[in-house]
Amino acid sequence: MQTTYIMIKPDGVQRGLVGEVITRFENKGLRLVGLKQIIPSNEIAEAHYAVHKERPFYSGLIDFITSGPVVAMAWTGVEAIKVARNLIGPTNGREAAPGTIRGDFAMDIGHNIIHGSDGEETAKYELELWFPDGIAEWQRDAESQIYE
Ligand code: D4T
Repeated sequence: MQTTYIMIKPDGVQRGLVGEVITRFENKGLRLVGLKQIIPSNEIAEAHYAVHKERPFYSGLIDFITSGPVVAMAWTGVEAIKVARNLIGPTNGREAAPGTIRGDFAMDIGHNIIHGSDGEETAKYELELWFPDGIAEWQRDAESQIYE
């Protein structure tokens, strides 16, 4: 089992796609273990995107992610990091395949609706950053229907 950090970015919230995104994750079989809506501070946004600090798009990215509410989530499942990234699709919405979240809803590389952790270490870092008080531990009755 893995837990991954998923965040609906300000464009996804403003466009009313929160329910749509959550439904896709639920339908896939991932288990929701953390959920909150917040307007990110500069501090948390800079910590989240620290790896991109030297990139030319960094300051625009910080301005964007702090521009309004985001929905911060934690989702658990077998290989949840990869499963979530497959649901999300590649960074550039114009190149993302139909059927993926970005492929269905995004036309841009920056305004691309959603973030998903890209590896185990990143997931751990991001979950601790956005959920410093921890996440809910619960077992789902339907788990035995989802996994063999
Ligand atoms: P995130 O991290 O948001 O899930 O996106 P990706 O994993 O798909 O993409 P990334 O880390 O390469 O980029 C992080 C974030 O920066 C924005 N971005 C990226 C941008 O505004 N301009 C750019 O040229 C690139 C490469 C989009 C996602």
